Amino acid sequence: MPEDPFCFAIKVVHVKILRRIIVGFRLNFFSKPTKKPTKTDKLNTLNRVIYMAINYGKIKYLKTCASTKDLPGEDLPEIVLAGRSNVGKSSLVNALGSNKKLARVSQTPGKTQQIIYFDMDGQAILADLPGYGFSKASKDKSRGFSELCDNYFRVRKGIDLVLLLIDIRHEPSNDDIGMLNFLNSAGLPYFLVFTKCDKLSAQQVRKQLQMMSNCLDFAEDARIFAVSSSETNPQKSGINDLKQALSDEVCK
Ligand SMILES: Nc1nc2c(ncn2[C@@H]2O[C@H](COP(=O)(O)OP(=O)(O)O)[C@@H](O)[C@H]2O)c(=O)[nH]1
Ligand SMILES: [Mg+2]
Repeated sequence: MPEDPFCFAIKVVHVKILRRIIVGFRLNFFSKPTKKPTKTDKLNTLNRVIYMAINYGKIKYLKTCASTKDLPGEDLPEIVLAGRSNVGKSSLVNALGSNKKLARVSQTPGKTQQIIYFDMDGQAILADLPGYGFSKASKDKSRGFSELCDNYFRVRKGIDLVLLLIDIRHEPSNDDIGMLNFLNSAGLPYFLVFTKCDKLSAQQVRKQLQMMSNCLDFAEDARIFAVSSSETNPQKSGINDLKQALSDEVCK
């Protein structure tokens, strides 16, 4: 006798339910029990999400380029450090990464003749350009450096942000002003970063910032930071604000 279609349907449903129970049991049985997140786990997740998209502890050296022929790819956002020789570019890299061995800090202006790249936690690359405007090197070398700098901005199309570093203690040089004018005319986004603030009192820093704003014609959306990268200044003033702003810029 042919099976009642109604009974047949019930049987199929039963088999399906049974299979689901068995599979579910096997999955539950073999998978590791999920650990309840601790308070620290939750806080770490929150810190990662809210405060820092870039893990600055993971900045690492990438490569050194002596010419614009062997530059790294442009897949990641790029942040460029520009400024006079000795202004504190390499020290800033070290302060960002809280690692004094990341970039070579030099007492002698004009030592760095190449572009030095750092990987920022796989999220961006940081290019430390040779400093402009120093007098101690031979004229040939000096010309070479500025050529490399000029070429860089000409060939590199994917620059996301320039950090223009200026020593807070001195009036901006003609080179600083030239660089700023170039950034304004090229329409490149930039932050002004005033360095070596630990060498002045808070009041002097304020006075110098006022002076800078009078003599520098910076873009309205350019953000301004007053920082210290000095190892003898554990607070590293301004560095955390800069870190946050860079993260925001890279991940926006
Ligand atoms: N006190 C103080 N010295 C700094 C600071 N940044 C850099 N320097 C010093 O300035 C000199 C040049 O620094 P460096 O980072 O090599 O400059 P770069 O040529 O622009 O890369 C070194 O002697 C650093 O120790 C800072 O924030 N505070
Ligand atoms: Mg340097």
